Amino acid sequence: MDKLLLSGNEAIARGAWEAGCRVGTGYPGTPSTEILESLTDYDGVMTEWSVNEKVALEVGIGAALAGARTLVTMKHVGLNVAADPLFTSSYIGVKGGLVIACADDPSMHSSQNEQDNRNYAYHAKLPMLEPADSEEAKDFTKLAFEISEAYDTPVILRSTTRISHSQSVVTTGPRAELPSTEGFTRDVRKYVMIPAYAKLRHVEVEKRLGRITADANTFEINRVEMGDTKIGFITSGIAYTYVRELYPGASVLKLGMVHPLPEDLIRRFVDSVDRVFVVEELDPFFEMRIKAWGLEVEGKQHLPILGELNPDRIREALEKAGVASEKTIHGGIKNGFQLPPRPPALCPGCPHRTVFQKLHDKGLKVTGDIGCYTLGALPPFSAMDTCVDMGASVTVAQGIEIAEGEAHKRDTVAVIGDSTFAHSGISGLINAAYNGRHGLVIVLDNGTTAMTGMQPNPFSGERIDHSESFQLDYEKLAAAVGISAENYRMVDAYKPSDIEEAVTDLGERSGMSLLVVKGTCVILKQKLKKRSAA
Ligand SMILES: Cc1ncc(C[n+]2csc(CCOP(=O)(O)OP(=O)(O)O)c2C)c(N)n1
Repeated sequence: MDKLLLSGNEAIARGAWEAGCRVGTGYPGTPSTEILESLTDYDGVMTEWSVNEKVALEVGIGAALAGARTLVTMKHVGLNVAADPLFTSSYIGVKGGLVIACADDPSMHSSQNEQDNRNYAYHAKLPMLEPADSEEAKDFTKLAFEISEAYDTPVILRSTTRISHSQSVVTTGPRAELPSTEGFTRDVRKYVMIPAYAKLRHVEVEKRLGRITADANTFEINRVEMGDTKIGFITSGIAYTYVRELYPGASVLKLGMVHPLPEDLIRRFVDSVDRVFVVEELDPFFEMRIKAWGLEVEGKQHLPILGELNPDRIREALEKAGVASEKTIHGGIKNGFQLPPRPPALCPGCPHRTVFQKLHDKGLKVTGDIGCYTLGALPPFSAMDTCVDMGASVTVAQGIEIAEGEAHKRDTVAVIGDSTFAHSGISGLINAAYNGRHGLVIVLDNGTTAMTGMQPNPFSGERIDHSESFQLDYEKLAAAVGISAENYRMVDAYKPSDIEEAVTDLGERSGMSLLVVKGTCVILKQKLKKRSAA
């Protein structure tokens, strides 16, 4: 056994490897990306970037049904994309353990919203574990595989930005030696979710949830730390660490399994202390349920519902509620050194800059998408008018065209990155061509998924382990989805006049047009140089 300093993401990968995980799939997204990248460094695990999260989970389901312990990774909004297979995988269950490691981003450090994915566990009737540091991230990942197989269910492992990106000490162990899988075997009533079988499986799902709910009362990861009985806290994840720092003498019920909740344990804890606070980041997920059982607890009437918690925010809120903290912690956001604000901007030398300058100069309306290029919305370019979710540039433009009808001036273009195009832009383009729309879609191809740290994608010609792969061909793709040869163009990102000419020409054409603007990301260039020198 060794001690290593690992980030939460690295620890999840380590836990998966120690658990004998054989397959890892995922789609990049901060703060989850490094989980699959770290897993790739271990022997004995097949990893791959999928084109999107739905695909990643479906490949994961297949691998688990063939008996392999499988880890699927994504960020919180990725689970929206994967929600369809998620809900039905709950009915189908597993053969090899299936763990979905999903990282929320409270405070939206790098996201378009701050949804609380504990709600997915409830909604899909799945168990969810939430670690509070890297050691737990590793241990809970191993436990998640065991629970998955013991209860025949996928398990969600929830992380948050602070857990995923903070480092702490992890005690490592050996890899579990598992017998080789027998492969996929037929079980039509369990794996084919036609209504007749799904109805039967739903009964099993409810029974399973009941069993896990009962057993959760004795799971060691749901732990009572009894102290002063005047005040008690019910908490989980990073919030537990803050509570422990601020109130070392208080009684704490730390929930390692955040769904389903151990009702008996919680009832006993609430009965054993005078005043109970539920301290949880984002939604009142525990609080609502505990109050629905008729128990008296306090929570969001004092504590913020928006953004990350930190010791200062908790202390201030609870001081107002009449609870003095036992410790003054220096170095929190309020007391600590304030860095000067540094608004984000496209990199100097970024190949996307010229396009946005041209779109700005032409006064076009731009439906945008998610990636580095979303920064084209900000000055000096101010050349983006919508940004909803991955792929929505192509589809929102179609909605505008339809609603404006005759009055539509053909002055709207869609702008999307290469990874985002592969993720969900292509299906929108098929929809546009199929329905006879007339817009211009501009793909900003910088050769990588830059926003999340340079992961390859189907347009890069490379896989997660840098092995060579086939490269998706834009021209053939355009032809296949119904774009005529005259309506397709590829230009160099560093040739402004070619971009100008192409935008003008393609923008006026009848039918859908596709313009690919190619220019390698400047940071990728440096990385490639370093890699070839190594
Ligand atoms: C559903 C979903 N999954 C993942 C992400 C994280 N994410 C943000 S942008 C992006 C892709 C960016 O790559 P690309 O489109 O090639 O643009 P670039 O950043 O390279 O300019 C990803 C994966 C997200 N926002 N939403």
